[in-house]
Amino acid sequence: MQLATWCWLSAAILAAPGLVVVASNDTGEVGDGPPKAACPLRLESSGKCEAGGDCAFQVRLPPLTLQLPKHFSPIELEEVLKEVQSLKEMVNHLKKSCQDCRLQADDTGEPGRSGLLVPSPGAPPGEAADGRVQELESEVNKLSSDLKTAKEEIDGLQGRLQTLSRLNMNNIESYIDRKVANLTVVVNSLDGKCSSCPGQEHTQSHPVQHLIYKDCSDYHAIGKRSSETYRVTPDSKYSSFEVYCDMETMGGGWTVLQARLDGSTNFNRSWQDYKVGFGNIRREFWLGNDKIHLLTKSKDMILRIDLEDFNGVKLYALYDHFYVANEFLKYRVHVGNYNGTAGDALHFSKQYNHDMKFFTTPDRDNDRYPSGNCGLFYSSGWWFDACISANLNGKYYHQKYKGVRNGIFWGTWPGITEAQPSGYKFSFKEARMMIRPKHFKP
Ligand SMILES: *[C@@H]1O[C@H](CO)[C@@H](O)[C@H](O)[C@H]1NC(C)=O
Ligand SMILES: *[C@@H]1O[C@H](CO)[C@@H](O)[C@H](O)[C@H]1NC(C)=O
Ligand SMILES: *[C@@H]1O[C@H](CO)[C@@H](O)[C@H](O)[C@H]1NC(C)=O
Ligand SMILES: *[C@@H]1O[C@H](CO)[C@@H](O)[C@H](O)[C@H]1NC(C)=O
Ligand SMILES: [Ca+2]
Repeated sequence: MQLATWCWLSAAILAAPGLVVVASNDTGEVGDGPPKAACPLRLESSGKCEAGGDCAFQVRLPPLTLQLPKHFSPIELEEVLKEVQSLKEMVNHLKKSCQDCRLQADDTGEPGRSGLLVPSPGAPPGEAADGRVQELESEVNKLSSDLKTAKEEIDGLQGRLQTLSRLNMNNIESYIDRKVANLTVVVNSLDGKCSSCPGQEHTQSHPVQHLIYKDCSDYHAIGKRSSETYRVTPDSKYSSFEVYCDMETMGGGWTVLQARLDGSTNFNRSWQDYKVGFGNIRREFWLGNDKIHLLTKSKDMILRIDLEDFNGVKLYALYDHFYVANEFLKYRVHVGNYNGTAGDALHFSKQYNHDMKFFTTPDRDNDRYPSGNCGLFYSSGWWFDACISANLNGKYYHQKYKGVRNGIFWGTWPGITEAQPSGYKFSFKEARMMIRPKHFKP
């Protein structure tokens, strides 16, 4: 039977078995699965041929495979799937029509329910069969052109998938982040209620006993004025730990999170090291992401960054909010509005923005650079984008250096991006990060 070998529709088709969505590494490309030459639609004899030469036909429609970018969000996907679903229904309708043809082919003489291929009632059986084949052919041709239309629609859809911009992704991400931030506020306020109620009763009966020092500002509040190490307990559910307090800068009360002075501490460290902290808190160190999380969770904190270059220039950046999520959320950082003199390198541009980024270390890639690990490339742990406009955990260079810009880096530093003779990179003498409650009164 000639029809059995028909194989001419190059259209990509959505069929009853449904849609297969394949996750892809490739963030830039959206394409359909099977190559166009693969002849995805097949019309075959069902094998049930009657004595008169009437055969039943069936149309096989292959599933559609869509490659989706890795970061593709479920919300957008839902929208797209809805659109695809309506296309699919259209194709299923066509398919059903064809099954109806088959039913009629099986049921010689009986008019089909749908009436798509009704043989003329009075025609002799042979003629009726020829007529059916012709009608089937024309029906299949119609199907072909409908499917081509469907393919065009699918192509259009894929075009739209391609143009779904990063901006949309960012919108969704920032929406989720705002939700998380709201939850954090609620949790923190509940935390505050839980700890303040028993505390109030306590101070009413036994006046003056400051029991828990959550951070350096609490030591400042009881009159401590020397910059020193102190023991803090930001969350009484966890154990206390030592921190270094800066009681001088801008009225004091600062809990120091990180310091670079002389290169004595290696910052090319693992996830585990950055988690628990390393170095000497009186000198060079990283306090530790778990501790930074607890400190920034216990109160609404601001961040101050101090930098000094080898020419003795000292500048600072102040951010009116700073929060680091827990390990489960990969220590994602939330950085508020900038004020200061060093420039807003954390929100450098749309392409380079460290706000809302996950923490990455040489052994744990959570950055936004698809083809490698920024932590490995820049030998440090940091809230990498793809990759940096700032990195205070870079390698400590005692002078300008050449090669990969893996030193301490602040992209808005005066003159830092200007081309240096013979390609030297700028280095920093000192860097420091510290936090203080937003509502601190010196
Ligand atoms: C994803 O990327 C990794 C590393 O580049 C590669 O080994 C793997 O085959 C890729 N997977 C897909 C589905 O492309
Ligand atoms: C977060 O809370 C603020 C004020 O309570 C509200 O206006 C905002 O819509 C909330 N954001 C989200 C994403 O729920
Ligand atoms: C940083 O550490 C990784 C291994 O953790 C190592 O492969 C890499 O060479 C180190 N980079 C530098 C600049 O020392
Ligand atoms: C920036 O900080 C300075 C000094 O603390 C303050 O006077 C100024 O109002 C701040 N600017 C903004 C926009 O917050
Ligand atoms: Ca990466």
